[in-house]
Amino acid sequence: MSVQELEKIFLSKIDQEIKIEPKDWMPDAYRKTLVRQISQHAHSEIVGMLPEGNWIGRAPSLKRKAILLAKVQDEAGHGLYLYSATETLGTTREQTIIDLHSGKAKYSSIFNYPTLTWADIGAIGWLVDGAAILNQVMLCRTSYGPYARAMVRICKEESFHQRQGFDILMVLSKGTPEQRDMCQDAINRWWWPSLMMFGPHDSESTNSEQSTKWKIKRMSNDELRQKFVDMIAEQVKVLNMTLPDPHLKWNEQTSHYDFGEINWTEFWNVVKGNGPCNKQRLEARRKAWDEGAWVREAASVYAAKRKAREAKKEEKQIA
Ligand code: BYC
Repeated sequence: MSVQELEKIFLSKIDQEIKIEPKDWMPDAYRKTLVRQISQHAHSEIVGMLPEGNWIGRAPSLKRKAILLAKVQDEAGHGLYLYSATETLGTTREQTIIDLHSGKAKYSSIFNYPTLTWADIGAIGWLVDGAAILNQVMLCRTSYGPYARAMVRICKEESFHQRQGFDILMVLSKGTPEQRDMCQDAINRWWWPSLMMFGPHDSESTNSEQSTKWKIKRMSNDELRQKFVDMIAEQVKVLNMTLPDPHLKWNEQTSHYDFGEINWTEFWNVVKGNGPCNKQRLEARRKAWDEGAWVREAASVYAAKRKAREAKKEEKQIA
């Protein structure tokens, strides 16, 4: 079959909402952009464990420690499903990790901000996981089968994460004046970086047009960001807190909240590796990779031994 014919079949599957599967023919650029996006998503999950992991030992009660530990473990699981989904596209996990460590691959800008107080853990759950869910619910309908299926499970876990974050802030918001201040301060610091998670404006988004045609993306960066603002602007009232944006205002005509402009200089600065914690995050990942070398080696040797044992058993049975 010619490339034109194969492309026609591929596009007709996309049109009919039939998922593209690993063994199906797909354009090289479709494969490339999926490897880019899914591996960046996987890296975000893994790097995202660092700011929260920082608080496991310092969470204020045994129950909070156990909940946070479970959440951070969930993020590790999400990273693994996503690395596996990337591997179905023909790249190795090792290569994607090398790309992260060399600084070639990106991960979400949000994880380059520090977690200074316990309230930050609440703000991450409520705002960061809240932003992540909106984006990921859309990705449950993405055109590549393994990515869409990974997203279904991830979204279920993320909604628990968001609830736990909101619960932390709810408790603080009803606490002492110091606890209320801590809650407001965390919201103030995490609000704008959370809005940046959705990426640049649609007019600046280099990948959007093609990704939308291929139904990898089903909603635009700005549409999702607006949805997020509309949701959070209501939820913050329940906390009796405020969002740090003097331009935030309900617009009767559009039935959406208007909001101020993001500091795009800050966003690109963080994306390019110059945020408050970029260097620290990559160093932590490289160290973990180096220190885990013996585990990977032991696992491979064990797998090889087991395979050899099974092969011997089969030989005996045949004989
Ligand atoms: N940070 O053309 P655009 C989580 C890059 S983790 C850094 O609009 P696209 C969680 C973008 O990659 C949440 N870089 O890109 C874990 C592109 O550069 P390249 C992570 C960003 O792909 C632990 C350039 O800017 N979620 O859930 O069409 C605890 C132009 O952008 C960012 C995902 O990864 C950013 N914020 O759209 C708690 C979801 N934004 O690659 C929570 C999957 C943009 O051309 N990813 N860039 O060099 C996506 O949905 C899309 O990739 C994005 C960007 C919406 C993020």
